[in-house]
Amino acid sequence: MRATADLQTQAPAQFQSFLDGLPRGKATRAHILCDSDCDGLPAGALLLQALRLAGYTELSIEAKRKGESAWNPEVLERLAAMGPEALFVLDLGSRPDAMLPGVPTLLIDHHLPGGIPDGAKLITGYGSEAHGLATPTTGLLVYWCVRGLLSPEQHRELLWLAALSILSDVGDKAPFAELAEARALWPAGPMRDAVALLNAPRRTAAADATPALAALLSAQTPKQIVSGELPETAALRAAKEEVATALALAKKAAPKFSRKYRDTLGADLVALRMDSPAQVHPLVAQTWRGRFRDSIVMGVNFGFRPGYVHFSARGPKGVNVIQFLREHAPAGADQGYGNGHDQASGGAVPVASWDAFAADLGFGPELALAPPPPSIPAPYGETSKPKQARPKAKAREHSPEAGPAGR
Ligand SMILES: [Mn+2]
Repeated sequence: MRATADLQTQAPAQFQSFLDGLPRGKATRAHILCDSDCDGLPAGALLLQALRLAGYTELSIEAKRKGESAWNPEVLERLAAMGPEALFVLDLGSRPDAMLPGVPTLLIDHHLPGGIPDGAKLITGYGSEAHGLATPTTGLLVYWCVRGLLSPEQHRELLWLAALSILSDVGDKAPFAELAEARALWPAGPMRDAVALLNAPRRTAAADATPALAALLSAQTPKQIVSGELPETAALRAAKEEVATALALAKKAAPKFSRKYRDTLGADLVALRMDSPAQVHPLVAQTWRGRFRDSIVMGVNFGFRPGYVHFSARGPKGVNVIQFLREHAPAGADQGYGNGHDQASGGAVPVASWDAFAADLGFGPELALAPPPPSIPAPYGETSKPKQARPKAKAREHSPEAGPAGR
């Protein structure tokens, strides 16, 4: 348990030293940028509320929007225009590129770090698995960080936010004491339902997580989010319905296979092709993962964002998906490509590079930008197979997110 204990001591110390360095103390204008999923959102809500309780007065928060990363020029321009005196970046990865030069910046994250921006600080949970421990979620890291700012009662009242992040990213079997503690304080049903509702908005075509963030900021319990007493809940329910419809459609795709890297990688590749403006490709990959346990399963979405093909890849334990993707990086891949977790990664590939990328992975015309018309017999055996079996497993809510970039 050494590494976890160390991190639980080190993270609050690093966090406090960052706060101590703020230019105008508790009157510092601090902005929080968080991921739009049910780890980044509760992490942001937790941080904002803890700082507020500790007496910080000039706080603002936003979630990333569709296809964005924290390093997109338009995001950095938007942030700079606000003129913050401090910046918190949560659950959005870490890269060496500059963010807002001269503005004290703290990144809290648990994805594979690609570096740290000049002058910024990073608190990361990545690497815990090397010590045989589960990687903490960003929400849990923030929960550890803010302990010193709050009374034990105040701290405990915010625990459900960390618990939602654990349920969302790791699942209900996550080996964290904080989850067991939260279970004793809040019933499991509403927590599970809240995670499903809060994850829905960012998966819709518009990908606007604002109502999810607003719900987290005004609720005091998970039950309030699901009960309908908050005005935001209607938007969350509508988002969930939109995603369910998009997912039902995307799940009809038949799997395509590549055995090209069976010997060198120790895994086959399985691709599910879809054309959806909704972020359902990670869910589809997760759904089929149970059926192809020894393969890297890719949800490939041609309709998510104009100009790009987005994909999510899920691999079996022992197969490093990040490393494989980086070895096969397509032309024009952005910095978000091949990030995330060792067994959950993905990327956005410019349409001009897609066909060569798919061919390099060993897929035939069935995965090309313009697929061959069905009347022409495909030269690859798999495409002409009769009916494909449907996946048995349901997509579980706790698919670890592929990573911080806009997949
Ligand atoms: Mn996360």
